[in-house]
Amino acid sequence: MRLTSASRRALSHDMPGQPENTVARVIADSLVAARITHAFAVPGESYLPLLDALIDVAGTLRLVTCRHEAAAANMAEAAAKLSGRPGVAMVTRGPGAAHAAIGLHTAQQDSTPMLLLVGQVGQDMLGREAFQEVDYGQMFGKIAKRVITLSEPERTAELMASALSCAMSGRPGPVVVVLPDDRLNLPAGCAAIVPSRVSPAGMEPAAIAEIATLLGSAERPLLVLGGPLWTAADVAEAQSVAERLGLPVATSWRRKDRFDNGHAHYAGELGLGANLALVAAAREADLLIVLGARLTENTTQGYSLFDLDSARRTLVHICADPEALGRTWQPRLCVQAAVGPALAALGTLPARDRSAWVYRLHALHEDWTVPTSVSAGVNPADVIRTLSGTLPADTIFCNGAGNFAAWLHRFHLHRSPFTQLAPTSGAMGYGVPAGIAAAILHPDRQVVVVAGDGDFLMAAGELATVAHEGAAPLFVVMDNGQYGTIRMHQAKDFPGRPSATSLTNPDFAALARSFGLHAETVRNTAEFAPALARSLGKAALIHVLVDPREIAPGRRLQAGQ
Ligand SMILES: Cc1ncc(C[n+]2csc(CCOP(=O)(O)OP(=O)(O)O)c2C)c(N)n1
Repeated sequence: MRLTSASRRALSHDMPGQPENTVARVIADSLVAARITHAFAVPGESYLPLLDALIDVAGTLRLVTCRHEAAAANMAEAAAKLSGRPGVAMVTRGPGAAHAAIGLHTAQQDSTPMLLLVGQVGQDMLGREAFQEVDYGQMFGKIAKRVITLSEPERTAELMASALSCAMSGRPGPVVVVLPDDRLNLPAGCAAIVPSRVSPAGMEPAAIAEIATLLGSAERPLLVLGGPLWTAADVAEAQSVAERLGLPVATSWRRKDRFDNGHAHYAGELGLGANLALVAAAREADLLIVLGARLTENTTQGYSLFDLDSARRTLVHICADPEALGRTWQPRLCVQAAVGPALAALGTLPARDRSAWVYRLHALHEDWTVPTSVSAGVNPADVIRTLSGTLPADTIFCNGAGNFAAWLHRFHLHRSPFTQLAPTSGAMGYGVPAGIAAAILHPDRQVVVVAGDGDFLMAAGELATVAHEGAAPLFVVMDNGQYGTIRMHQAKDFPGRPSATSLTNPDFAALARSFGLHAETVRNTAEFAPALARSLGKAALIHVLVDPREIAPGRRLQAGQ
């Protein structure tokens, strides 16, 4: 084995007579050095030495055993959103890696720092299409920020720190670390090092001066907040900035917890199914300051919020990711800066009163969030309002994909940071594992997973993880017996011809009880509040029967559709 001078120095720190660090131990220590407290895994024979090494750091790094790699990866991604540290998933080669891909995709689309540690065949087998061998560079090359193989033991500490730093820096995202199984037990000749913190980009004085000029002449400006890795201090600062500068505030797709949704400056969410009155107001704005968010398809209403000309006149885009700037439009001003420094700079600009405009946009939000009604069955709007009205402001709400989420996003007001776990990737099967991760990370807080019947059953096996870990999330399953979102699209594009969208479901309450959860079934709206009262503070599931014709908030399928 070749030793570099650096690793010789690290080795010299080993105690005489103590066993030398193995590659697996340095991997485990590197995670601890990065202050990672939880990892989510489905074990595999391809990384046994790492599983063994994790026993020795179990006091600081809790290993959560999952029942499916998609869930492990989703849990890691959700844990990162809550902790601000890279989420860590561990899976076996080939099949395990394939299952985990969905979590990597969400980490990419949501710009979430994440590490996927994945087994690999030994170096001596590589390239023969050995058992479960996959070329991860090819497989994940376009999803991961980087794919790193730990093939040289003495570089383990260097490469682990580099992987962690890469996941966190610039636009955060997923990094894959490949573990050839014949390396893991070798002496590493190095010791874990702390990954460097990459300083966030700041605001240049010229940029802030130009924003000051633009704000000085703007009558109808709008601040749009979003993007990854906000801190609670950033959220508080955004509120002061909005108040000081007289700005109404919208949040980007599925980033509602970047601003107090009950605040007088809040105008609503720009995303799928957005309030069209807000979209119209955003088009009417004479200055749009987008802070932290990428200008995604959903936030920009299918890239229709601006055209090339209006972006040139009215758009200021401030984002830490240089690739997101100037990608679709050429804004009036593009600034590469992180949210914190940008808010600090904005907070120094002269105060301004635009209360009539702020009031007008907040009134749109208030109208939009008045609960809609239904013609039959349980009203999901009332279910969400009951949850919001009953639970503390720091309750964490989680969801995957489906129309049920439209009721959640519209009628629940996020009042504090770190209360929303929702994939901008639109991945079904996300809410259940995200809620389990949240409940494990924050046993002191209430966690609610709102799921559709389709969405829930994609990850229902993880109820075993709930029981195994002693976690206590609440699952609210909106059961309409169909893949409702797709049914809605069919009703519009192929009326009267539903295809592959009707579902046969289990008795969700009985299923939950079989895993030891408290469970109830709710058949009308009035039954929900008492069921909720009986379900709080414990692992529980409330099965809510929704009429399949109630296809979206305020929208009912008509005969023949
Ligand atoms: C992993 C994944 N598979 C498929 C889809 C496509 N899709 C989006 S919503 C949806 C139906 C969701 O059904 P359900 O959870 O029952 O919620 P509903 O729309 O009925 O409220 C499907 C199949 C997706 N977004 N993600």
